[in-house]
Amino acid sequence: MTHCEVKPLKATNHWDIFCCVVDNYGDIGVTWRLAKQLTNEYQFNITLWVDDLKSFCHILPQLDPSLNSQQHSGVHINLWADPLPVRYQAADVVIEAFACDLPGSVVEAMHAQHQAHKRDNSTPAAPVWLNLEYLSAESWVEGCHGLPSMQNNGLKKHFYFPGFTPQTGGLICEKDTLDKRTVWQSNRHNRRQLFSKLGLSNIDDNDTVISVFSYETASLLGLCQLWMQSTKRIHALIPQGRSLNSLTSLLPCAIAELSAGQQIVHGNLTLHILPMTDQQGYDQLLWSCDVNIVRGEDSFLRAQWAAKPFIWHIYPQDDDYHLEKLAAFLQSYCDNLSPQASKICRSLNMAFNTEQAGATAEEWQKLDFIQPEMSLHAQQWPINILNDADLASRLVQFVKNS
Ligand code: TRH
Repeated sequence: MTHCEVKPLKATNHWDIFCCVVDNYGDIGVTWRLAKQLTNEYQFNITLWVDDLKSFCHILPQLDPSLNSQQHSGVHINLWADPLPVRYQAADVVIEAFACDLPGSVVEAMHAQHQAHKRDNSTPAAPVWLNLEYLSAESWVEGCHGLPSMQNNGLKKHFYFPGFTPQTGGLICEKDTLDKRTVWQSNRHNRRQLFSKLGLSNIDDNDTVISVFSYETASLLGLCQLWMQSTKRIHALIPQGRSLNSLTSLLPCAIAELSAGQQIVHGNLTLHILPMTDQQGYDQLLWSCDVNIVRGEDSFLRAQWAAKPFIWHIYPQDDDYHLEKLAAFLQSYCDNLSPQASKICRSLNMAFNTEQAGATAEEWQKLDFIQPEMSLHAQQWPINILNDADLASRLVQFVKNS
């Protein structure tokens, strides 16, 4: 049985973040990033509860999946198992990420605190309880962000929606991200050094370098077949994972037999197999490439902070709902572009996401015509969408107001 405690005194800024890993790395990627930021920038006492430490290891290699409790980058990381292996004490703020159901013992502890506070006003109130939702650029998000939901036990939960406009919960971006990126990109030596650290040889400064972190799609194979015939040398940097499932016809062996650092040459295209790195290493990769193919939620956002042109492979949903989300984002992203650039950018992303390999290759070839405009846009876009406040600062303000 897990012990539940009613906290006697109000501790300052003890936050719990609960993450259930559904699949892939996005759930843990987002919550881990937020936990680090709240610890580093606000000096909060953050505990991240995660139900799958093995998945977490892919983006935090130092993590020991056999431990119930450990600390990295100042964040307490606890295994979320049933029952909780670590004694639970109600925090000041409890975040359930992406509608994961909180453990019963946690809800009980929050409820006990709520009851105690009702009996005696001098005991702390129940934690602020938030459900951190998935990111979407759809317009309905503004109306739903911050809405309360009364629970049967008298507790109140708020929906916190990240988003691209001032009326939403904002976007996760550490305060120094854009400055660090600018410094990195101002010196070509950083890119060369990173490539050599990753064991990437034979990349000249004039070659085109593209990072590829996608789900399975025929569009990727279509692009590779085009890149092989390119007049310029092209390097596709592919972290080990799902993208490779679409490229088996180009591989010399089974995916399981590939090793990080391996290079596969087809015409003017070199495929480089990369190890997965931690989040900082992945940022540096995005900052160093000419174009990035990204997916899901967190890498999608990091590609925007990287200020480089990108293709977004959105997480597929039932009934093609994801295509509506993609269209909503493209509507916003392409708003200030010339009609020609807007059309190419939209068509390229739509073709990639609907597995139209031929159309994807066709639209890719048009990128040359709009390259200067897309590069300038990629620089300005992050400044526009931050709207002066990133997600963590809006979240802290939201909690204060609650
Ligand atoms: O892994 P994803 O496909 O995650 C998805 C989405 O979040 C989706 O919305 C969600 O419903 C689903 O998971 C369950 O893509 P995403 O969001 O880009 O997350 C990848 C994380 O992995 C991100 O934090 C970046 C990180 N990463 C590294 O740290 N190192 C690496 O080498 C790579 C390739 C990624």
